Amino acid sequence: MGYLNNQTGYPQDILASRSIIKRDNYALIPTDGLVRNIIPGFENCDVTILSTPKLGATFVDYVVTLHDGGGNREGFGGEEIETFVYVIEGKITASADSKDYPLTSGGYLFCPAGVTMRLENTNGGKPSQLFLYKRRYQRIKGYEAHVVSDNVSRLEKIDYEGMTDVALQDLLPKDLGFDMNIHILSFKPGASHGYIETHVQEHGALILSGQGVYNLDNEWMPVKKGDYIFMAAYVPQAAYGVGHEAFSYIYSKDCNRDVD
Ligand code: UGY
Ligand code: MN
Repeated sequence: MGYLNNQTGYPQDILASRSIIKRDNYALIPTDGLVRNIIPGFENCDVTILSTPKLGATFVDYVVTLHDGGGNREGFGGEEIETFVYVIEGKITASADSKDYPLTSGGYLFCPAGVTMRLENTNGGKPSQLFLYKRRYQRIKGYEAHVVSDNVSRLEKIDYEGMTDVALQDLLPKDLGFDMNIHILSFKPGASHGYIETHVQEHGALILSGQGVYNLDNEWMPVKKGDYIFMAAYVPQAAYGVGHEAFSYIYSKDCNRDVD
């Protein structure tokens, strides 16, 4: 799967775009409008920045293609910054301080604040694609987060809010040391949320498979694999899957904290 246009040659489509940007509300960003960003520390990588505080998010999301020899060896994250990486496709070594975690498609690593994440492509010369996240950690007294790494193929699938055709996977532990979680929701064709949610938490969501129709702030819009969606606090949201394969997306959600 390629995330970016090749950005050479004649325009593919300059008459219409499915991109919708409503700051502090929601954004839909399909792959065909994505551009490369240069970010210190990332070598031989195509980095696209998605949600940021400029859009209304308290976190930053990226999609990154690591080319042959590509990676971030200087370190991503920092003292008060927690980070998360998920391998969409390919093979990488992700490190939490000095400990290495070989990851393939579906593999992920969470580094709590104070633990540095490093990334290196190990896909035999072929590119690897990653979904990357960072956020300022909201510390509370008496609790700590810790390094987590696994592969979603090993995680339990739970019926989402009692529905047998919508599956939820929680990628991180639910304990109070964690101020956010990453989830995957998978809808069988025709399945939907049970209601239109309205909640204080924010989401950054990357569609991993299939197609669906998403309600964002009471507008229904078609979405598909590769699309990225930002949902700000309180934006009404719901979806249903269409077509023949599961409609699934990985998304972040802040949790376990009171509001200041
Ligand atoms: O966990 C959630 O809030 C999730 N159900 N939201 C969403 O899928 N838009
Ligand atoms: Mn939600």
